[in-house]
Amino acid sequence: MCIEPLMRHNLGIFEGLLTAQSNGKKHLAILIDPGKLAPRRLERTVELAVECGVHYFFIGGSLVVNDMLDSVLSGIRERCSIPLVLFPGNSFQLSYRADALLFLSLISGRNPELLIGQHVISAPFLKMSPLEIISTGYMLIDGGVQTAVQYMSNTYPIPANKSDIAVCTALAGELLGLKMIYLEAGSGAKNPVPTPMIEAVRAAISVPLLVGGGIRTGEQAAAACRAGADVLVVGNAVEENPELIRELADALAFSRTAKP
Ligand code: 1GP
Repeated sequence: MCIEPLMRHNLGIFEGLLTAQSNGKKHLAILIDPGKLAPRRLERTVELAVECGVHYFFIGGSLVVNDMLDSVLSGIRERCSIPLVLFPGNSFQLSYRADALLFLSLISGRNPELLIGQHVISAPFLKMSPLEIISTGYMLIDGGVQTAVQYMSNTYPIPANKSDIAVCTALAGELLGLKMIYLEAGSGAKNPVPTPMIEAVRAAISVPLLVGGGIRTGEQAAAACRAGADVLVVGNAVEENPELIRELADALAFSRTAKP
């Protein structure tokens, strides 16, 4: 079974997500790190993503060590019309070849560069760009190992058992006008974001909730969706085994929440 794909030509990406959220539908984003994916595996990943109705490709990484961003974007675009959303680890990871950009503010941390500094630098470029810009409160949650994002951002993650801190942080992000909140255990995390924390944050905010980091099975994906995630982001596990997309798509299709 596959999930219903996004009608990208009818709606903006964020509008489409709001509609899905209000209908209790879950969306799946596959994260592609342009520095890591072998071309043949990328081909298979795109093939399966189309077949299973994946909603977005997120493109980015904490540290992209080559100049593959544009060619990865073009390579995916040639093969499908799934929206390409930049998920930049820094302001070098920008390209007009994508459809949208998550304008991430690392609100769980206290590093001013990642709260506002990089944003000031990239704002003029973004203002002129055709990209749909989606402001997103990015929250790093302890996933049981030190992840690249933790090291690179020079911030402490929110402890996994401190749902109250996560709730207050997400609330502050929503009140500041950020359009979405992203709970991130970090790429390759040992433990995904705990479901009680997802539930608590979901209950406190009304904007779309993205959850990612350390999700390796359909069961984990379904649990995060049942807890209230609107968008699931999976990177490493699909990079290692693209066939997992089928399992993830099935898990999402069956974990639709009731209409509020
Ligand atoms: C990282 O949340 C994403 O930013 C995905 O993490 O690679 O562990 O799936 P994984």
